[in-house]
Amino acid sequence: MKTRAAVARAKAQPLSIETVDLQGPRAGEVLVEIKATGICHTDEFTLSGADPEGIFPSILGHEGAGVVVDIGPGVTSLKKGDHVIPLYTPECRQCEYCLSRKTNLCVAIRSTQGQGLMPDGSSRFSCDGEPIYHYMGTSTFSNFTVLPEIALAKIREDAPFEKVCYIGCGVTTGIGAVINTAKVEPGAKVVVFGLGGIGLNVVQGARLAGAEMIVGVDLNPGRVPMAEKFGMTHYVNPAEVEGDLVPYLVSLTKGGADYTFECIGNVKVMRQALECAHRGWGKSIIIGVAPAGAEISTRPFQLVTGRQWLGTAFGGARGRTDVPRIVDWYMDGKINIDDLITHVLPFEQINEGFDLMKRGESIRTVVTY
Ligand code: NAD
Ligand code: AHE
Ligand code: ZN
Repeated sequence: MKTRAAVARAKAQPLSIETVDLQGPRAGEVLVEIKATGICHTDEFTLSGADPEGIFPSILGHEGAGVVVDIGPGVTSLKKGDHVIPLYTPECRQCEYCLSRKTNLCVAIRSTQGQGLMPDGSSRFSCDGEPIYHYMGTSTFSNFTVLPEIALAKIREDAPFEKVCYIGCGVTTGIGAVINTAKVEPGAKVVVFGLGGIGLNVVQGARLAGAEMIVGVDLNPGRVPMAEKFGMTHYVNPAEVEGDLVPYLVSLTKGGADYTFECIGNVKVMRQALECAHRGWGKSIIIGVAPAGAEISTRPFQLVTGRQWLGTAFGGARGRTDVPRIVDWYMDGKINIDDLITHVLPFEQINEGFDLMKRGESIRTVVTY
């Protein structure tokens, strides 16, 4: 079949709106009509050329929601008409990682996914006979896309696509990092570095968990009203702090934060986040994705004296199990997604969504087909 798609032809170039060829689902695969997709900073990271796994030409996008249009042989858990959210972290429930119960990092298809291919080693997308690569196993910047069955969470049919698509990455990553990875407890002191589409969900998760002090750190003061609405109790603009940021935050939190979260992808900030965590027990969680070649560093003494450096992918969530529950939280009014979706654009204007993000004017832009 043919489908409209925004193709990443080359790094640091605008996406190219094209009609491409899409083969139907093979064994264990599902054809999905994407109804809406968010634009996450990770899409921009890969488009910029900073992602060691970035491949061109490819179809980016990993924050979508849509409807099952067709299923391949052997698919049992989904049927035509089901509403779904694509999962860049699948949940096969059979691999060593899933069975360990120690991680959400299912490895069933990770190797081919990182090569922009379906699990059988081929691509379903092409143009003039030349393959176009998949991205994160999802490629939600295509109106129709093919995914493995294990990479789809079935969700309730009354949930609006243009809102719950955000649960496909940003919402789950931010709230999940607080609940699943850090396990923030009531009364905790939390510092969140980066108040964008991920960091504001960390703020929202910290409030849900009962944190007493939620410090937001961002160079963009325009983030403050939204962050306060979501639970931020103190704002720090690093550009306005005289001297080192770390002692300033240690003083503000009266000894260091119980939990800190880096939601930017800047290795210097990752160090600051670790070092303002409380001596003896502070946990610092890396969410941001850093460019190829970037490395973190600190004095080992920071860890010897009890700080813990952790990382999280997709907020530690097991997608097929946890995503439908998070959709319920949204539908029950327990979490706020609407206010974070600051812009909705028609698919043809997807590049404007990237520009809004780069100018710091949007929290999340959602593109509808
Ligand atoms: P975003 O662009 O919406 O937000 C980034 C925020 O950081 C902005 O508000 C910006 O003003 C702020 N910022 C930038 N540099 C700063 C600095 N030096 N000090 C303080 N603030 C600074 O991005 P996003 O969509 O929220 O994504 C954030 C990061 O999380 C990205 O690196 C993204 O790739 C990553 N991410 C990781 C996961 C995961 O599973 N680990 C999931 C989603 C996104
Ligand atoms: N390809 C990059 C790493 C990118 C990365 O860390 N991705 C996160 C999700 S970001 C979503 O916005 C992730 O899930 N990581 C775990 C995994 O298995 O990819 C690189 O550096 O190679
Ligand atoms: Zn993302």
